[in-house]
Amino acid sequence: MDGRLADALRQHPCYNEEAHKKFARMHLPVAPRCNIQCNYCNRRYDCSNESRPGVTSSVLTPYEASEKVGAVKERIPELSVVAIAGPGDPLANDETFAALELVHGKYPGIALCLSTNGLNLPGYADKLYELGVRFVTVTMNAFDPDVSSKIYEFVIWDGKKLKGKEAAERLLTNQLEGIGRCIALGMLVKVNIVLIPGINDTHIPDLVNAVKKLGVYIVNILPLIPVEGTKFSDMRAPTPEERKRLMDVCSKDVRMMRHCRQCRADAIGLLDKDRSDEFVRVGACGSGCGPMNVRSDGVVGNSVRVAVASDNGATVNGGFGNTKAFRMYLVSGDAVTEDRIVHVKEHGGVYGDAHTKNINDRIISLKDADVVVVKEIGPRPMNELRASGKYVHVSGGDVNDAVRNAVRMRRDL
Ligand code: CLF
Ligand code: SF4
Repeated sequence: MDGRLADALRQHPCYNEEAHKKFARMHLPVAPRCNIQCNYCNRRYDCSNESRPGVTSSVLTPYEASEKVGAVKERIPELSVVAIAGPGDPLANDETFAALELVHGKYPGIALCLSTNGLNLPGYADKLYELGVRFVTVTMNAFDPDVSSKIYEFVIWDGKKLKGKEAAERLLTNQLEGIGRCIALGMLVKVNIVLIPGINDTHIPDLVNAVKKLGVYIVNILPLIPVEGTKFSDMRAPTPEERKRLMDVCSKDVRMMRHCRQCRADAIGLLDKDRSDEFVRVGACGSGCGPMNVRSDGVVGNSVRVAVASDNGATVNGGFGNTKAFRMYLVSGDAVTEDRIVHVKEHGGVYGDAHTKNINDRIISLKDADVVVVKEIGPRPMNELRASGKYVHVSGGDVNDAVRNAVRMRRDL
């Protein structure tokens, strides 16, 4: 490994666990289109191969994105990596290359990173290298086409929509070729694997063994996040214990990433402290001169917006599905300020369509919240709220205490 790459590796928050508390990364959301359909992905959300689904990210032009890098670098000097990770597949969007070129030209000292499903990697590996990319992540969920065909609905290749085993074989062939080429060029490759209980869980050790033989630098096993409106919406997420067990088994074969935060396609900051909210308006006007530190919903700075299921404002006394209102609080440092009350619709029913409507309306009405505090909540809304990037805190007791605890626990995650 040459000295420059070794230095970049020392400062890469994902490839090097020791770096993740000191160095920040920034994702440029310039790539909205995708060339495959994963059964766990709803295109309303970000690419869940690399990013926690989040409905709020906006797509930037390459120019806006490169301007934004400057604004972020000024305020986050520990920024060491700029990456493209969605919201679709970076290699299915020409904007990716334009953005990389602009950023590399202006900030040659910042390491460039990219995450892809790998379908177009064989054709673009050399171009990525020329543009300065030295870190490439490929999401590979299976090594066996029979397993893959359960995970991917289709693959668009050569202008044709491939399905079933044909799609799986094409994707796998290209992933292997692309990874091989990146490694031959001297790039460091990470393989992300989405752990899908009942589909690829028992197959993952074989997959890890296979990618180790290719020479991948590190493997990251992410938990499935079941998302509404996808084929896998009713599947369960793996438990943390199941995931840990698998990582322990596989770490005998390869270096294992254990500090992934499944961040969004527009994430900015340390892995444990996303600061993308501070830069929402930067670059959106194309000149980088929009108001800094103002979120699209008008919340200033690092304030956290917390929704609490409480009908009296004193105690947390509502469940997610039965509270009549959520009280919104703004938390800045130790200060908790009540902001407004969000009344939720009742569709009368705890089963079937009425229940589904009830849950969906509640999720939509809390779209601005960063944290949701409830006395109780079922697994489906819990999964969906988490999938849209919210921290869910289950607690009773005093509202102010519960709000402060929730914000502290989210920060310490
Ligand atoms: Fe971004 Fe990914 Fe590069 Fe890191 S994220 S493109 S390698 S700079 Fe990191 Fe985020 Fe996990 Fe990805 S914590 S989802 S592993
Ligand atoms: Fe969705 Fe990403 Fe899969 Fe494309 S590669 S379908 S954006 S999860």
